[in-house]
Amino acid sequence: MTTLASPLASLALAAALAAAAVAVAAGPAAPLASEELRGRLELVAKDGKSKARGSDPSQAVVYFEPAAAPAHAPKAPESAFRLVTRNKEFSPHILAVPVGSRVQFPNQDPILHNVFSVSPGNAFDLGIYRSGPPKEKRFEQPGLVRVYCNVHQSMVAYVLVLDTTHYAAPAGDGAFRLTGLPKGPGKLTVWHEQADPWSLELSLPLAEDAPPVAARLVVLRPKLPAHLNKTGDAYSHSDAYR
Ligand SMILES: [Cu+2]
Repeated sequence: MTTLASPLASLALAAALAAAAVAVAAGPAAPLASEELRGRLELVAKDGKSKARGSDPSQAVVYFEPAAAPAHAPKAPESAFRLVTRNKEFSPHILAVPVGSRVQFPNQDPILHNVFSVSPGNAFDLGIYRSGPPKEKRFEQPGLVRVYCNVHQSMVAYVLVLDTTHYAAPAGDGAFRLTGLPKGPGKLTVWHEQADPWSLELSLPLAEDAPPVAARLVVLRPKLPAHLNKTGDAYSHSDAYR
């Protein structure tokens, strides 16, 4: 009796094993995120040829947005980023964060500041404050946040809120490298405060013999953009809270 049933049983077992093997192969294991992208950013003057003087490639942000949503959406880090006010400047001047991140704004000056932004989706106003426990803001919308001080017109910072965790700053010579990227199509973008964003659709991995990505951005704007205060008025000529 058992000898009759055994060929069927072993067939069933083989089928079950095959199904299990397929299930493992297509299971929830994270896709390999080991791709790399190298390139170089060049900042050129308005003539499109000569090097832009006084514009710093290391102040750019390079980021990659995969076309397909990841199986597990990347989370913003639990700990807050910091954007300090010191010597009447913001430090760092450029801060890239994943969407949902908290940013603290500690005042390390002996004077008062009033950090604010009117950028759509991420507007905020921290009010006038001294040193002490830092005020903070959570950035919920992807996009560029222009951060100013309502007291000091010359204070400017940018928070670039990204829908990706794949970002980096170029080196001083413009060379950049993103690692740990997922395979497949996506969009590479280079952002710099003085230029229009540059982007390129590509699919990873690139061909073995592909040259490094060359991003050429034309510097169109001055470093200190004209801007109004938080109520939409011009700044007064004297700093009231020196
Ligand atoms: Cu200020």
